[in-house]
Amino acid sequence: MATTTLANTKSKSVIWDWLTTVDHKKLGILYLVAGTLYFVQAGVMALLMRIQLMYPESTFMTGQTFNELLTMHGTVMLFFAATPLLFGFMNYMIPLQIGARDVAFPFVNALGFWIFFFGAGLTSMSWFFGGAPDAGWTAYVPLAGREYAGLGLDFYVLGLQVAGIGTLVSGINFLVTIINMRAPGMTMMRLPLFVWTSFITSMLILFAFTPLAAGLALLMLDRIFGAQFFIPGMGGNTVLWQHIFWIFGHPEVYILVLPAFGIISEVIPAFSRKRLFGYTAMVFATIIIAFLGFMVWAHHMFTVGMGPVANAIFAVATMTIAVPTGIKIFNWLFTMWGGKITFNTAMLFASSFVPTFVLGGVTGVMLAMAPVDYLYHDTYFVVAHFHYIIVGGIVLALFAGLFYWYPKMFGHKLNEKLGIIMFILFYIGFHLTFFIQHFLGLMGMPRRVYTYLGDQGLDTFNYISTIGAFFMSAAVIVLVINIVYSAVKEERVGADPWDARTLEWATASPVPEYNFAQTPQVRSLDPLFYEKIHGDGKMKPAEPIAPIHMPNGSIIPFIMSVGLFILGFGFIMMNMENPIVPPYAVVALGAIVTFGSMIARSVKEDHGYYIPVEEIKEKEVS
Ligand code: HEM
Ligand SMILES: [Cu+2]
Repeated sequence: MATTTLANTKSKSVIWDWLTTVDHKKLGILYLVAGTLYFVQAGVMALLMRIQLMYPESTFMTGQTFNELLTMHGTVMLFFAATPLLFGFMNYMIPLQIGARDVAFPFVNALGFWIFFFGAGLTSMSWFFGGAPDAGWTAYVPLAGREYAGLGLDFYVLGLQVAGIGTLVSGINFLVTIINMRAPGMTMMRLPLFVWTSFITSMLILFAFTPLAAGLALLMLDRIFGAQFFIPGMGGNTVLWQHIFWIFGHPEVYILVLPAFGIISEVIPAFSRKRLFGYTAMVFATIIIAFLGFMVWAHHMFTVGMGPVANAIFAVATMTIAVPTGIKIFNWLFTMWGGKITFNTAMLFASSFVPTFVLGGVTGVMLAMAPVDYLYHDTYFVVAHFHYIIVGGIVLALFAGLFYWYPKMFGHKLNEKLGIIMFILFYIGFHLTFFIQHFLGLMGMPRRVYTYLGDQGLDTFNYISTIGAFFMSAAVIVLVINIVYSAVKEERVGADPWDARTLEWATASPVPEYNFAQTPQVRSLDPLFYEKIHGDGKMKPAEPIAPIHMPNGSIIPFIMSVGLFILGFGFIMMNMENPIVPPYAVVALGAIVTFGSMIARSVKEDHGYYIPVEEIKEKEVS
């Protein structure tokens, strides 16, 4: 039975290993690295925009450049930074938290990553082909139509189309994993909240990325193949795009914020030394938020003239989301209430998330009042609102998760002193940048403008806002220093450095390739904590020690993603003035590579390999 195949023993180069890996932990790290690179890139774009807006009538950049930076900043942050960073944690932690050896389909997991990666690359290439997309991350038509937008928009349409396939595929994989791969005793109502929120987020991905794919396909037909879905003069309808986009776009916010809620719900109990208050209410609040999230998309369209009835319905529906969200806020507060709180960096980020997010929520309810939205619409008030959700919510949670899970992923903690300096810089910088934008908005400064006139009362506030952005950049630099510093110092930590509650802390740090030598038997919510109180502090095994079956790595996901990249690029070439090669040939090549990879995967038999018992025992001792 214990047959070790060649693939296991042959030593491979490190790069080859990462290109072919199907291990959820390595893919998680790949997502985190890719997400970080894009986060820095989009952050630099934000800083450039803020420098432009520092003084009135500044000539630091042209309006066209500003529009391109604006569009790419929003698009990259949402699709290529926040999403993969969350996916990184989901990939790494979901199998560990449910006591599994990997996700349900490791091959598909690798495929999801590489498709996302090449889709993001495709969008970014627009800079080298005459300019990035410039119609905002929402790509409203007719601005994004053939008449007004150049090649950059084709990179937006096809890059997002490709990356979206990757996200969809990964979402489906998470759903199957959470349904099928739970350890014995890990019932649905014992899932850690991060797994629950990841589950619901994957559901949202399934139902939101599909309309996005459809919308992008229609826009592609309009732009490249002369269709007229969104061209009013030809019987098309521009408002149709807005509906399709926001049917995806509003749930997208929850796709990002629900896992962030999940991280907060892991970190706060761990450092309050209490179980999460109102676990069941938290689960149902998550489900209700997700459901309502699909009922409110037209609150982005109050001013297009839908009429008072539609506006009223969408206004009320939007406000009801405050109820389940409020439930969550109070449960986090009650978890901390009376707890033995440790204020380390992770907990500082997690606890400061709560008031910040509440502020974003309150302005959300303000914006939901349709009549008043005529005043707020397209002003800096909106920019302030969504950055309180996105930075004050999602980014703070990502930092909390990073400091919390870092020792599990890399075997050593991040430095606490540098962590706290970073926290202070970031938190001050964040409020400096965005709080003041509420007032800029109320004073009438429109969003998406590259400059403004002096002596209108806008100068000082814009100046302060830019100073805040520099603080945040400094914080990110401190984080980078911290990562390097702690890697050099490398003070090894044990399996459970935080004395935490959930299953990922029951196995070694960093985690062995098979996760758990023996699948654990789960006896309660917070299983590890339960064993600390009622058992000997170790998880009881649910199976005897036996050879562990592992999947082989594969280069096919990488090649198939290259195929989709070529395919997408071929479609974009159809709009180029003088393509060097005929676009149809490129499309054909891409299709051959993509479908060829599928065929190769289908005919090649691959039974994986086994890790023999002796090897497991050896590893578990060391
Ligand atoms: C961390 C510091 C950040 C700064 C200084 C910043 C700054 C800006 C600025 C100056 C704009 C242009 C506003 C306008 O002219 O209307 C903007 C827009 C935007 N930002 Fe950020 N941002 C930051 C983080 C983020 C993050 C983390 C995300 C998402 C994960 C994000 C998503 C967006 C989106 C979606 C837009 C709208 C783009 C559009 O109108 O098409 N931002 N941001
Ligand atoms: Cu919305």
